[in-house]
Amino acid sequence: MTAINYSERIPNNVNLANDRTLQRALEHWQPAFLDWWRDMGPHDFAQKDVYLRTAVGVDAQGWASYGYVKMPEYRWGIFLADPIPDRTIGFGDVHGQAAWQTVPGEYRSQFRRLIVTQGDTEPASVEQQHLLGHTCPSLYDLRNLFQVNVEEGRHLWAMVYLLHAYFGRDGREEAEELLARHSGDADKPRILGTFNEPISDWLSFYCFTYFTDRDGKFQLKSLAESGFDPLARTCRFMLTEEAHHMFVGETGLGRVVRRTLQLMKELGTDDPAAIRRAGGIDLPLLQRYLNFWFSSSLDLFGSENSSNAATTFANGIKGRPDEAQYEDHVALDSTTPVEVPDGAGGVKAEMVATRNAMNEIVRGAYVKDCELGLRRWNMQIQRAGHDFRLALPSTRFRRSIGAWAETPTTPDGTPCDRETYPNRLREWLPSEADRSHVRSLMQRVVAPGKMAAWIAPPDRGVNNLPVEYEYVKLN
Ligand code: BYC
Repeated sequence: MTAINYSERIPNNVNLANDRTLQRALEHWQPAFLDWWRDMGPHDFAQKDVYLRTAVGVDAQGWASYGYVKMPEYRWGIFLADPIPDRTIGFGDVHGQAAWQTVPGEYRSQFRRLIVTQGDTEPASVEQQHLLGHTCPSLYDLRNLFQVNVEEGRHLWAMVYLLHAYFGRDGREEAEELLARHSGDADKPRILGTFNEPISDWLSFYCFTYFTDRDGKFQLKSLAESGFDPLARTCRFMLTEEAHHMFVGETGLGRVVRRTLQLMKELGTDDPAAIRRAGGIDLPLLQRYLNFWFSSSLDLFGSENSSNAATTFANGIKGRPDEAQYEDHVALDSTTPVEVPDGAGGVKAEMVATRNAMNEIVRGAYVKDCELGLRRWNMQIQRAGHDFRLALPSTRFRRSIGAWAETPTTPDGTPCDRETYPNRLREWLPSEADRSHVRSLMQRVVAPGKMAAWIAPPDRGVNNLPVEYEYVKLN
């Protein structure tokens, strides 16, 4: 089951050749995908050899093979993690029942909505990063961007396979729509807010891969618990690829911090203006980028109190990440405290039925995971002898979805009056001056091993190769 068949037009480990109708439907979608990739994927690098990893099996050992590939020739395909024999559903009213190999009719529209929402984010992120290759800080980073892009393309395939295989004509129409909506499009935008934000510089790219791909990790872990076994298996395999995307974000931001600390030492000052003059990214500017991307990504978990979340949990459709770590998998009678506005400008804890609080529970686990990177970067800052500390803003700050939407709150979580809020918000988010400084730093550096002046080199290269390796052949 593990072996991936690369001899077919669509590489797969789902025995696609045995289902001619499905195979034909997917082969019909394939050219539309390739057209989309040509128009909306990485701009202008189609003919270049890129050192990419490709999945060759789905087991933990050696699932990847590395080699030069031209991106349009990347072997996008359908890879599901191996089935767990006699798997049972681990949560909800159906806890302990056998996992489903097809979609139960009564849950069809809920599954379709979740799969479409997940699928929509994948091409969205490729569209957001369309132009980044032109301003890469190094060949190493350029290759990582392309690796992330081709894998997001594959994650789209993962969801399109489910739509085609299990949702008939509706599924095929949804698969077409996934290529018709576009990030930031005024008429047909992507479904979730963050995926319509431009990613026009590399600092945003690292924030996005740190914060937004990490939302992906938690959402995929929730779906990996699903009673619908093909969805669970698809998500389990996607998670192995997702880890690299978060690595790109965490090491990218860590390298920015390291370089800034070097500049602060050389210049003998932490004055943002001096650091900018020297071509670096001052830490307060980085903080404002973190504020922007973290608050935007928090919205991706949905409302604190959600009847949708309660229903999908109850029905065994979407669980909690690592469901096994919880004691009570049914969560029928329990309540969970959730912070909501008290109506008088403050905060109160409201007891919410645990099933309705699932979005908030997942968001809480996500926030803890986000804190780890900040701790590491702050250690670097502390070791360099500076008092400045990076911090995650409060989960109440700048929310557009849920209980805190439109409730003005400062980054430290204090209520803020409506009149002064718009002006103060500008101080907490990247200003036009911040963005134009970052833009001015976005000069393409492509000599092997060389780095742009605003970022430190990585500790090591890809797949045990040196940092100086020619990861993308531009000539
Ligand atoms: N923007 O009950 P509510 C990734 C909608 S990232 C716009 O609060 P519920 C990746 C919601 O759809 C992971 N709309 O929440 C990362 C609903 O609309 P309808 C993506 C939003 O239903 C980097 C209404 O508000 N995975 O993989 O529990 C690169 C009320 O909803 C937003 C998934 O999203 C928002 N931020 O939904 C590449 C997993 N938030 O239906 C990839 C699948 C909520 O009433 N999706 N709404 O019209 C889901 O699990 C759920 O749809 C949500 C929460 C997590 C989005």
